[in-house]
Amino acid sequence: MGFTAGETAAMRRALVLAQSPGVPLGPNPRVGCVLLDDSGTEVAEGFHRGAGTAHAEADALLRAGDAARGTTAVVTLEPCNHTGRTGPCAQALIAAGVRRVVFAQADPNPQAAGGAATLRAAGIEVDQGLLEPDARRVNRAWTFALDHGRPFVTWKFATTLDGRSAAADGTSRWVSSPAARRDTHLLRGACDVMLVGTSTVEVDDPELTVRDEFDVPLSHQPLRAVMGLRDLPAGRRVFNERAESVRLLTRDPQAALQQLFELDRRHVFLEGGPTLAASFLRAGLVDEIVTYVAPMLLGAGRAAVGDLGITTIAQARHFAVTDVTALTSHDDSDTNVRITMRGN
Ligand code: AOF
Ligand code: ZN
Repeated sequence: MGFTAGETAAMRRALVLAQSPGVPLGPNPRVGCVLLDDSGTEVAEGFHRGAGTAHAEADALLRAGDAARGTTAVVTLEPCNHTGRTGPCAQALIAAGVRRVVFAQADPNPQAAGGAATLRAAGIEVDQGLLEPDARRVNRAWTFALDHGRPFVTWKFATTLDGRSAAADGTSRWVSSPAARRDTHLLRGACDVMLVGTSTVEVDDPELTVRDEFDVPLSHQPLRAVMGLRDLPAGRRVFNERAESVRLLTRDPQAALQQLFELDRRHVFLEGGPTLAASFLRAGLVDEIVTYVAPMLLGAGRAAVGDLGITTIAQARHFAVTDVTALTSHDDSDTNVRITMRGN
């Protein structure tokens, strides 16, 4: 394996292209592609704009036209080998006369994988693994979902210093600060489904949309999913017309995630109450935890998480912290702390 400095620079560019703003989340990964001529000069570039549109390679080839012949294609993901919503990129690269293909991440999608072998069989030089960790990070949830056959789960909750999410009378609205709430909306916008249980819908009646007032760049509202068997009163806000909603008629976290995966969802933002969170934690189905800690005490009230079956300190669940960020609103007394942890 040997990559030139030009190929590395092109891969960095392809990673930027992959993350072009405005690309809708959905079942497909974000992918970028740059074509280089013999002297390492860029001939054309392309990126994928969401399911059903041209793949990054096809986009770049189209822009290059005849100039694609003899180039090196630098792609963030292994070129696909299948005819899905669009045609196989491996064949398109062969037909265009590309000489060499460099890609970052092997395709974890069994339906599309195998492009590298097809290209090699056609006599094209193929090297993989360039900036692979960066490419995996760009499609973190998508990669996880294809590797595990279920969506990646981020559990988010807001809590007081004493681990409470609501006061004794059930009021919970102002646990987190405005800056923390805005931050939550940013994270919501980066997921493709928000999941709560029927009891949260009954008790808190959340709308579960990404709100304009928070100025989140958004191409599409995430799906709102409500799991559980209980009947719900009519007119709950989660079913309003501001975004799509779905009911998952199950209490089993595994089954709910399966249904969401089949609905092409790759990143679940778990916002349900303490019981739902506990059932996901017990099932080992929380991959990431984001908590907003408010500098406030309640002394009584609803716990942030329900019973985990833990009876002694040796059984406590431990998590590795990956980020700590102070979120400051109007004045310092409003500061909340966001702690991000790896789950499971
Ligand atoms: C993309 N964009 O640029 C590349 C992809 O049937 P499709 O067209 O939706 O194919 C989706 C699969 O193709 C996707 O899961 C991935 O495995 C592969 N490569 N996909 O959406 C791209 N290069
Ligand atoms: Zn493709």
